[in-house]
Amino acid sequence: MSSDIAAFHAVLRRAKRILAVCGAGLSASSGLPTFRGAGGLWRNYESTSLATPQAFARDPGLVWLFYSYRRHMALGVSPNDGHLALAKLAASQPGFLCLTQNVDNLHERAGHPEGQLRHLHGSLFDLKCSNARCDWIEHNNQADPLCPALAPASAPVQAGQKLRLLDPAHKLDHIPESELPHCPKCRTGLKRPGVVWFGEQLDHRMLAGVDAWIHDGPVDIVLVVGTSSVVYPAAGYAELARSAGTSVVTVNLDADTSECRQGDFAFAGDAASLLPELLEPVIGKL
Ligand code: BJW
Repeated sequence: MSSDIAAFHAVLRRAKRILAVCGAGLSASSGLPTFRGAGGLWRNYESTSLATPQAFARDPGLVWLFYSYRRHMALGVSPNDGHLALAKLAASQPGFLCLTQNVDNLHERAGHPEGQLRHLHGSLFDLKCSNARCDWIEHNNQADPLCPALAPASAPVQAGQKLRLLDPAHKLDHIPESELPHCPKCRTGLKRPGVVWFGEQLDHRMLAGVDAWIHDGPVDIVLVVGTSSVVYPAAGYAELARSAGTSVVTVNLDADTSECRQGDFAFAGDAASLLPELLEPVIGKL
């Protein structure tokens, strides 16, 4: 049966090369919202509608508040057992590569070795210049708030209360560009989050490295963890695996065994509790 843990353990014990593709569901039980479905609204905006260059060009202050809030949230939560299990798998299995769509730095904080982790969509804690001709970038900036105008996203909240910023009935003051941080190199662009928005290219050198890894030998298992698999190119890795006959193992709250081919597995539930159990033959007990 495709949700048979013992059968999956047998496949895992034989596996030499494993690829994981992770999404927002992995960080859900750490307390970070996903993009789609329940929790995908920020104020009354679809989160995905704010993750575009057009939204930033239209109202950089609003988009910066959304990202500042997410930076603040990410800094305030901890990696969960799902992140820890993947980090331990990386430490125990040199043939494991983890591709994450998440920008929250929880893999790193779980101790995932850097060489076995690729951030497909960048990081909330990288900053770059909004001017496409400028190559300024700063890594791992954890300033919270990033500047005084963005302080409402980092305001302390009393127990049982909600951050005022999140209340759509509370009107936001427009933040003029002059109050947002500017690029120190070209001095014309604004600093922007170092993430990949819709319509933007992913880092082509990173993608070439992932392709090289995939073609370096047979991949035995592709783990698809906590992602709706609707965004490309991330969603393409499981499709590629399916066409190559690789075992695709889905770990998702709404995983559906009826969609499994022979050799695939689907485990429905919280990635934070399922991953330690699924990976136990290799990583031992967490
Ligand atoms: C749990 C759980 C628990 C909950 N445990 N599970 C080919 C075909 C069609 C379109 C394209 C294509 N190639 C490219 C495109 C265009 C576009 C695209 O994919 N569009 C589709 C939406 C149709 N792709 C791009 O534009 C990419 N760029 C690109 O390809 O450049 C070249 C190009 C451009 C244009 C045309 C053609 C080529 C860039 C994509 C960038 C995506 N950016 C975002 C924002 C990042 C920054 C930020 O974080 O703000 O990335 S959008 C958003 O979606 C974010 C996520 O990483 C990404 C994926 O979401 P994810 O992680 O799957 O989250 P959810 O919420 O969707 O799902 C959560 C899942 O978890 C659910 O299934 C739950 O059930 C589950 N879950 N709790 C286990 N506890």
